[in-house]
This record gives sequence, C-alpha cells and structure tokens, in this order.
Amino acid sequence: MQKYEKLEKIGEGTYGTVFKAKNRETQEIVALKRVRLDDDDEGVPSSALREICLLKELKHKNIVRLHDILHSEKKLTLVFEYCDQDLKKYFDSCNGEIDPDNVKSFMYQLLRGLAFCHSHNVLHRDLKPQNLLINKNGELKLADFGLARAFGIPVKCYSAEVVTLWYRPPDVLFGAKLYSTSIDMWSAGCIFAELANAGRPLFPGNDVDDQLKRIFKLLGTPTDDTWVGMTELPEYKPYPMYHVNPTWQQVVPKLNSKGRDLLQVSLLICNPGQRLSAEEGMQHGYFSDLNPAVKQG
Ligand code: Z3R
Repeated sequence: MQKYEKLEKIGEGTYGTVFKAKNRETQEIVALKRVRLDDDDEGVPSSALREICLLKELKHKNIVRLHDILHSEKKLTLVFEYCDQDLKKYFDSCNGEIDPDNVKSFMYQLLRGLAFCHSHNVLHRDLKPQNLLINKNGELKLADFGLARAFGIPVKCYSAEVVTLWYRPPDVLFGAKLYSTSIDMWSAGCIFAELANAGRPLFPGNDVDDQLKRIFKLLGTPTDDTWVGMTELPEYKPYPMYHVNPTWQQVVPKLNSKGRDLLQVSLLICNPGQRLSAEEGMQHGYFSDLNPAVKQG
C-alpha cells in the first residue's frame, strides 16, 4: 500500500469505498477499491482470489483495467485504471439533456464491453450507472465486472446502503439462480432508456414486488405461453394481467424508432431466452449511422 498515495474518496461501491490514488513511483493516477467481505476476520476466500486473478487478464478498451491486486492482512485492495466520472454523476451534470449521438455512442460502447466479457464467459450481474465510467473524451468503460461471481451480490452495500433492484431482470426477481449473459442485457436495456431520458430511471422500484409491477405495467404481464418456465421459478408468484402499455413511445420520447426497436423488441424482454446478445445488439440498425470514430474506437 506504500506504493500508492491516497487522494480523495470518489465513491461508495457495493463492496467498499473507492479512492483516487497516485502511484508514488510512476505518478500514475488510479482508483483503489478496498473490498470488505462479510466476515473480514476469515480473510479472503481462495475461490474469490482465483476469480479476481482471472479478471486481471480481461483487457479491453471498454472495460476498466484491473492493474493490480493487493492482498495482505486478510484485506483485499483492487487497483483499477482511473476514469473521470461515473454515469450517475454525468446524469447529475447534464441538465436533463444528452445529445442523441452521445446516447448512441455510450450504448454502443456498453454493448461492446459486454460482448467482450460475455465472449470470455464473464458476467457482470450488477450493471448500473454507478459502475459505468466515462472519460472526458467520451469513452465509456464498465467497472466491477466479475466481482459478483467472486464475492456474491449482498442485499446491502457494506455502507448499509440498499443494493438497487432497478436494473434487475424479472427472472432474477423471481429467484432464478442460473445466471446467464441475458441478465446483463436486461440491465443494458434499462440503462439505454435512462440515457435516452437523460438520467430518469425507467423502473425505480422500492422492493421486489414494486419492481415487478412496474416492469409488467409497461411490458405486459408474461404468461406461461410467452415465457415457458416462469411459473416454476423459485420465488414466482402471480401478478395482475397487465397489458402492454400502448403509450410506450411516450416512455422514451427522444429515442428514434430504431432505438425504440432495439430497446423494446430486443432488450427489455421478460423471457430471458428471447433477449438479444450484446454482439447481436451491436449489429442493430440503430447503430448504422454511428460515428465511425466510435466504431473503430
Ligand atoms: C474502478 C472501479 C470503480 C470505480 C472506478 C474505477 N472509478 C470510479 S468508481 C469513479 C467514480 C467517480 S470518478 C471515478 S465519481 O466521482 O463520478 N463518483
């Protein structure tokens, strides 16, 4: 730890506090994440350490680089590449307006980062604006990839803050335990809508029941015909039969019809088996006029 000079605190994540810091030898600015585990006295489980070590090899322009893992005295600190701000802070500073070209660029970069991780069989499982980081030059990078598998997703953050349900798909809300890449594709859909609405969350549920109601009121309540296996999920319970909200266009008024198609027909699908993959999403017509500089990256 002497290698780094701690500067200011930059966030309270799910697993611990994040600090801005400087490498004393190279002067490089980094983000330090001290991971707090449920039972700190027990030390870091070897299974978690193995998972984290694999993440060091996950190198992509849309993934926050894990530079180093500091493991001592039963404590774990992860040293990440530094980014200027997270998407939550960006929303706070955008005055209710985001240029449609920036929405497209951010969404493309989000899908490209997801496609890379999914192709390496790494899931995020807790995507939200707070772990999407943005640089001054408009680059978007995903943070905290793979941490859920290493440490699990707690009910409460270490700081006693409640873990948000807003980006969780209905299969997970019904207790599905077999996670697949489709979990991240639902979250990507929720974030796409939030980008298009300049920071207004799509489904800001207060608890699991409220979260599912909000989803079904917009998308229609799924049935055993539209989603085979739903009623067998561990925490399934029936909901009123809402029909698809015909005023869907009003939900994301600033998104063009191709963007709405990507969101509605491809991402925000209750049946996890019918959601598009990240790779397929990148090929969607919505991105046909994407700035070539973003595509080449
Ligand atoms: C890696 C993992 C998590 C975070 C990293 C890097 N950088 C973070 S959070 C961050 C957050 C801000 S600036 C950098 S904020 O000021 O926008 N909250």
